[in-house]
Amino acid sequence: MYRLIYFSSAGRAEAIRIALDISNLPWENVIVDFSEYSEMRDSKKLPWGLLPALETPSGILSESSAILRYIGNMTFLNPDDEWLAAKVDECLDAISDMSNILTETFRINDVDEKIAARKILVSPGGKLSKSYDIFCEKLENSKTGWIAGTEKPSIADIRLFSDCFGLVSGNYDGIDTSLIDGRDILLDFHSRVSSIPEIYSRYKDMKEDSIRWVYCPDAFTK
Ligand SMILES: N[C@@H](CCC(=O)N[C@@H](CS)C(=O)NCC(=O)O)C(=O)O
Repeated sequence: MYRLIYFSSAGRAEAIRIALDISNLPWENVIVDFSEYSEMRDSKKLPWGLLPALETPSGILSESSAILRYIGNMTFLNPDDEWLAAKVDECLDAISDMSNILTETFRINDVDEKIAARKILVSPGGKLSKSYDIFCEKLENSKTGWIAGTEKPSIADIRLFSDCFGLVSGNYDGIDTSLIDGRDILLDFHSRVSSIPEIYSRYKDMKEDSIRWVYCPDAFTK
């Protein structure tokens, strides 16, 4: 039995939840609050003191990208070909860098200041807007339609789906769906990922979920 431990949010765990669903491994979605997390951290249970963490038959694994690679290696979500697997890694790390741009704004306590900082990031030429431009460019240039040019969707596609659309859910003050407006290739990517059977089943009835509505199959169809 595998146990994924994280907060109730999508954050850095949602891509792992999706990958676990696709893997068919037996797994449990363990949701903790901040005091339960602090207890785990203080008892030195977490390898790097942070969540997500995955309990596995071999021990406990931290770092969202490492967990994704681990699951990916047990499924079709990480290709066997070494070059393609390296390109998947490259995309995974670049997507993680994009998410870290948002993380930098968490330390701003004043809400108006935080919103102002985020508006700069998402406006044309801002760091987040530029990241989305690059994702679109990569998808346009991919011969297969998947971000790392793999034959099948990879953990990088799953992470792109979770992070790229998670960011525009309305859950982050100052950021809304205008970040994806006019980026049709991303919307096409959304349709293809959200129709993967395991992903479709996971989100089809989550329309009312204030965070996860962005993952529903028809989230952006007019
Ligand atoms: N590089 C790590 C970052 C993990 C991380 O920042 N986790 C946050 C939640 S998203 C956390 O555990 N925060 C608790 C705290 O800082 O007190 C990863 O990708 O897993």
